[in-house]
Amino acid sequence: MKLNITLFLLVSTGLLTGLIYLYFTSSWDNSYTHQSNQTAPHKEQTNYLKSTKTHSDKQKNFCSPQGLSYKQPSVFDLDEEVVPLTPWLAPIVWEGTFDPMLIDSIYKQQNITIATTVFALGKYTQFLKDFLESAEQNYFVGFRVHYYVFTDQPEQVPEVKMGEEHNLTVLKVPSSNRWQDISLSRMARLEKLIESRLINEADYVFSLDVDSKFYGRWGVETLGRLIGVIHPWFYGYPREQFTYERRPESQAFIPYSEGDYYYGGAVIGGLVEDVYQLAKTCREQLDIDASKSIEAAWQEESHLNKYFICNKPSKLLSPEYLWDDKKWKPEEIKIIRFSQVLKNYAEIRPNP
Ligand code: UD2
Repeated sequence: MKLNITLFLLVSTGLLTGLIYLYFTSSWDNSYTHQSNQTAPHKEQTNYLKSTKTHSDKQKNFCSPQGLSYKQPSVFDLDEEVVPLTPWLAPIVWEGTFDPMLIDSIYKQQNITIATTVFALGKYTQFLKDFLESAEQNYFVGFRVHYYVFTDQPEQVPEVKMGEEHNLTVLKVPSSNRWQDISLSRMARLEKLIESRLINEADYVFSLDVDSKFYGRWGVETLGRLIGVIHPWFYGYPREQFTYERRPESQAFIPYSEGDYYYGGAVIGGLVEDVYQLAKTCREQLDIDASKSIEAAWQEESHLNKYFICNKPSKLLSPEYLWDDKKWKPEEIKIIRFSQVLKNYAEIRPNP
């Protein structure tokens, strides 16, 4: 009897130990699985970080394949409100999409320099005073800015009091008797200036039309890798009515069924390296056209629009950043920041 009890106790202890063992190993498995579930995202995160690095390299040129058919992006949604993103998810900067105080404080820590080129040849020197004075009130106030004024008459560059950390350099260039050449040669001059100086002197660069004035803040919200501005006259139009170059012989040719927005040539901007690629490519395409005696409908603006099809801007500026004094202000434009001033082309251009 005693032996039976001992045997029974031994067997039940063994069974109990087995059960306890099984329980713990399975819960260990569970906790292990649970842990690996927890660690999976971490692993994924590591891969994700790796892959974002590769992707960010690839994202360098956001290109829609030639001939791809897709709906034209609209700047309005179904409620007629302005849209703050492109269909490739680049921000479109409108009033209300950023907090000036917050964004200034973020960029303040980055010690950046913004180079700005402006061309004033022939009678266009008359626009420099208003351009520079209004810029000093509104343009990257509190940030380091270096203006490079290209002109054929350095003596006509007005003395304008520069704000703190704002500087101006005058660069003499030969005169030209065709306004088209002045406008399109800006690409080659920008390319050379970046190569020779800006690559070491600046982080970002903007090239702006001089026959313009600042009426409101233009600040760090406009910074990004590659910046395009939506032209004020075309943002409500179907793409087939855009004034793209339509002759297939030109390097700037865009078929009627393609294109996203119509971008203004008055504002080009971005990181120095990215604007360099843009200026160099457009200059090369302009050279090819010139060798075939073709001039695109809107000179370098046509080539810029072509460039942006396969190198989509990483940020777009709404027409607040390129308005026209001739144009009435519709409801969607809450503030005009930069605008083309009234001018009499016949009087100021060297040729019709
Ligand atoms: C459009 C574009 C402009 C350019 C041009 C191409 C907008 C609002 N404007 O303007 O950027 O792409 O088409 O044809 O998108 N310039 C001189 N002296 C001259 C003529 C021109 O310095 O005698 C310079 C000046 O910086 C001027 C720029 O070239 O701002 C563009 O010339 P425009 O303003 O006469 O060109 P426009 O109004 O046709």
